[in-house]
Amino acid sequence: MILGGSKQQRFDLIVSFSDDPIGRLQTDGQQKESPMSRIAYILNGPNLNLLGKRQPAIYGHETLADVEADCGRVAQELSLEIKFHQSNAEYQIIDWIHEAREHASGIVINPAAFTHTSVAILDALNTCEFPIIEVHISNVHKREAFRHHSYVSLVASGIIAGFGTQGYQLALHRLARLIDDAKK
Ligand code: DHK
Repeated sequence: MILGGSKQQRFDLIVSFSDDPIGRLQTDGQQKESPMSRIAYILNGPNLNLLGKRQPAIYGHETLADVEADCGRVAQELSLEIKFHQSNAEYQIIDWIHEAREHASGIVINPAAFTHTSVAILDALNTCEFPIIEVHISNVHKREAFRHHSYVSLVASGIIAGFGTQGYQLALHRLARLIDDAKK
């Protein structure tokens, strides 16, 4: 997670109204929740904890911590708050999606191998009423046939694949645009 609880609370206390042009904060300094929130969940599936060590010819040398830091920088530019998570467990990803549907305005998800297998993650995403961007670091369409099918694509607003870890940053830019458009 980029913003830990106590750090964020301290930050909120010193933000004045004029520092909050997009109306993220309530008068008591507390974070607003959906639908006005600018919270984006970035969810990562199995084996992505090994990013940087795992098949670097396919997935690159950046670690997941590097990706989180890059996303943090881009999120700041886009006035998004991100919740960045990774798990090897399907149920955990589903629980984060359930959390996001209550508190967030969008999801960027790299479900990794669950992309190709998980009806349960698709069902969870189908309960969300905000934009979802699917990310794959590698170009899955250039790889084995079993990677060509994605359950998540059935619900995704858009799919980014083959741009390496930069795909996450591209996804955040698109997500911010979709969140803005939804407010018009
Ligand atoms: C990551 C994985 O772990 C694979 O199972 C997917 C995806 C592709 C990626 O490119 O980010 O097939």
